[in-house]
Formats: sequence, structure tokens, C-alpha cells
Amino acid sequence: MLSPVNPPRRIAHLDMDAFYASVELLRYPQLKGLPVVIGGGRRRLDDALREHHADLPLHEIPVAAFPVLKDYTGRGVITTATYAARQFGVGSAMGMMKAARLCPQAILLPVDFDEYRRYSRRFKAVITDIAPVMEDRGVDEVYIDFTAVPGGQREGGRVLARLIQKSIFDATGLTCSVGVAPNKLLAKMASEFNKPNGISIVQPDDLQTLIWPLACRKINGVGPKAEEKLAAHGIRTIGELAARERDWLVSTFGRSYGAWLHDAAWGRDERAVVTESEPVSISRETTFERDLHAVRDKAELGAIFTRLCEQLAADLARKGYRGKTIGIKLRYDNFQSVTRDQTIDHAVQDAATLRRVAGQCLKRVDLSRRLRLLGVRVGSLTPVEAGVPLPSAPVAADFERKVQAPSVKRSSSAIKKQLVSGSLF
Ligand code: TTP
Ligand code: MG
Ligand code: MG
Repeated sequence: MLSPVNPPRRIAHLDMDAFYASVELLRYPQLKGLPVVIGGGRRRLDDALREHHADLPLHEIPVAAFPVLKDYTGRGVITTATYAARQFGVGSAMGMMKAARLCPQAILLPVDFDEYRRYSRRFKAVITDIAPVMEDRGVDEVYIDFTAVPGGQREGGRVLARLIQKSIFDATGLTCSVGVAPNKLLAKMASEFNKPNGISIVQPDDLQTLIWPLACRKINGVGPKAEEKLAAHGIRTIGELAARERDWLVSTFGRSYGAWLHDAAWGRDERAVVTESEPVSISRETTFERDLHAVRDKAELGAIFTRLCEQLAADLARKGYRGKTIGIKLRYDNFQSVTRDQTIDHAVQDAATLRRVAGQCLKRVDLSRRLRLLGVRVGSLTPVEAGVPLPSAPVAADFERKVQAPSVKRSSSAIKKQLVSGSLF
């Protein structure tokens, strides 16, 4: 049988369902079907539960023994929620207090990033065994090039998608959703069509029926600001966007973003699936136990800031990167966020330089309001060549002097550390 010389591109986007929560349910299967949210401090839940149920294995601990949202008094946001909890309107990035109002009976489990990373590696290994051209897009999602893989063209990719879904479930007990389309842009949208545990196929002819009715925000790359600006021009759906002249979009949104918007609306995207993906940026951020003020809580904030820079430097060293663009993120007590960054002339990795440049960024923001969150980020990353040692500098002495042991201890136990790889803030 002759195969076509150039089979049409078939690109899949695969995203795990309620990922952190689903991993937790493997440990505590008795919580299946219940509203469960993941968030809060890194308390050793197992230890707490064991105090009263030392004799029982984890999966036999009674449901009534688990902490629920209404009893939670701390701060912070939810990372994700089971689909049962989502029915109450609870979801990712929601403040814990709001979530507790919406679904007080939801069970609250702390995050365990190590465990999620383990499962992340596991499900990705299952995929590359079947379809080797895979692009890692974060802890729970990937793009896969189906074009030349056996089964990748059958039923538009459904046959291969089904095989991968089943193989991941058999290996891990976790479900995922897959979208298969002519390119990454459409595949990413398609993977959300049938969540959880769904497969969606988008063919070139489906643009008008499946894509154009969607809100512009569904395009990966249209954020809240662009959405707002589009809406101000009466453009809400992707179809409405597609109806605009390319020239008008360019003159309104700028040459590159305007042209990209036009292409996106018409489902055009030529980006390849890149197997060795480099992170865009690496960042650390922390939400405080209580809002802090730049002047009144200077010592505490300074210590947290230094610690974030040190952690970030360690992340860079571990992952083998240095970066030229150093930035900060602040969230005020009114939940507004601001970011500032600065690009320096050579890529760095050391905590002292990160702290110095990030400190300069801090001078460019309003520090009269109280703060709930502080983050530090390094972008414009370049991999450190193996065998080329980097000059390393200790954190400058004046910071060290500010770091008084007790206050560091207090604040360090209070902060929620988050490593966000590949995300821009
Ligand atoms: P998502 O894939 O966005 O969400 P999800 O897997 O929980 O649910 P869905 O079925 O809709 O895909 O994110 C993957 C994980 O990343 C999620 O389980 C928790 C984490 N996460 C956060 O920590 N904060 C966030 O704001 C989001 C969106 C996700
Ligand atoms: Mg997911
Ligand atoms: Mg995801």
C-alpha cells in the first residue's frame, strides 16, 4: 500500500485532568467523587491524619478524618480542584477564603510537588514510548506530533489518542484529555472540548463550526488585556476576529501581535513540535501569611526577598540555566498585581546579582500599599554549557546583615514556595 508522500500534519495536545487532585486521589482513593481542593501550606497531612489513625493505611483513613475548607484559616490560593468541587464554582487560582464560602465541605489537601513531578515524568515516558516527538509544556501537558506515528492519521488521530490515553491510565491510574488538530494552536483549544477523559478531533474544515464560535480568550496567547481591548472594538468571538481585516488588526494591535491575531483566528500556526523545550523563564514566588508593608515590615520582606533570590539561583543552577532578564512581581492587598523587569548585558545565575537587579525593579513600583505576594523571575534564559564553570558570588554582605536568624525562620516557615517553570508573570 502506498502512503501519501506528505501526510497532513496532525498535532496533539494532551493535558492531564485535574492533575494535582487526581494524583492525590491515587493516594486517598476513598475521596473519589468528592469535592477536593489542593492548596495551602506544606503541612504534613499524612502525619496529622496518622496521629489519630496510626493503625490504618492511607487508603483506609475515614473520609470524616480529613480537613475541610470551612475549618481552614490560613491564606493562599487553590492550585486545582476535582471536577466534583468545580461544580460549586471552585477552581485554580481562587483564594482559599472564597473557595470555602462556595464549597465549605470540600476536603483540603496540601500540595506535594515532588509527587506531581514523579507522575509527570511517568506519563510523559509512556507517551514518548509510543510517539517520540513530544514537546514538554509543563507539569501536566505536552504537544505530540502524530503526523508520522502509526495510527496517527487514522480517524484524524483518534486511534492513536485513544491508545495513549489508555496506556497512561494503565501505567498511572490517571486520566487525560487530548485534542488532535492540524497545528498546536487548534490542538490546544481542542484538548479542552471534552474534559475530563475526552478526545476531540479538529479537521481543517471544522474552523467555522468548532473554533469561530469560541471566545477570543480561548486562543492561547490572548490574555485578559487583549480580550478587553478586543471587546472594546466589539470583537468577542474568534469568528468576529477572523472577520476583521488583517491591516486593521495590525494598525490596532501592532505589527506582530495584530498579524498573529489574524493568523490565529484563521487557524494558521506553523510552529513545530520541539522535543527539547527550553523553559521561557524560571521564577519563585510566595504568598505571605499576612499582608506586609514595605516600610513597616522592611526586615521581614527583605529576608523573604533574599531567600527567593537564593532559591531562584539554586533553581537556575540545578536546571543549568542563566538569564539576562530579571523581574519582580508584586500583588497588593487589593489583589492587583504589577510586574517590572530589567535586562542586563550578560546572563547571570547568582543570587547576589538577581537580588541587586530585582531590587532595582522594586524601586519602580508603588510600595505604599501593603503586599500579599512577592515573586522574582529570570527570563531570556540560556543553557549553561556543560563543563563551563560560572563565576559565583555570595549574596552581598549588606543583605546578609539584614537577615536576622529569628525573622528569617519565622518568615521562611510562613511562606508558600512555588516554582513556576516556563511561565511568564
Ligand atoms: P491545569 O492543566 O490548568 O488544570 P488541571 O489539570 O488541574 O485541570 P484540567 O482538568 O482543567 O486540566 O493545571 C495543571 C496543574 O497545575 C493543576 O493540577 C495545578 C497546577 N496549577 C496551579 O498550581 N495554579 C493554577 O493557577 C493552575 C491553572 C494550575
Ligand atoms: Mg490539566
Ligand atoms: Mg495543563
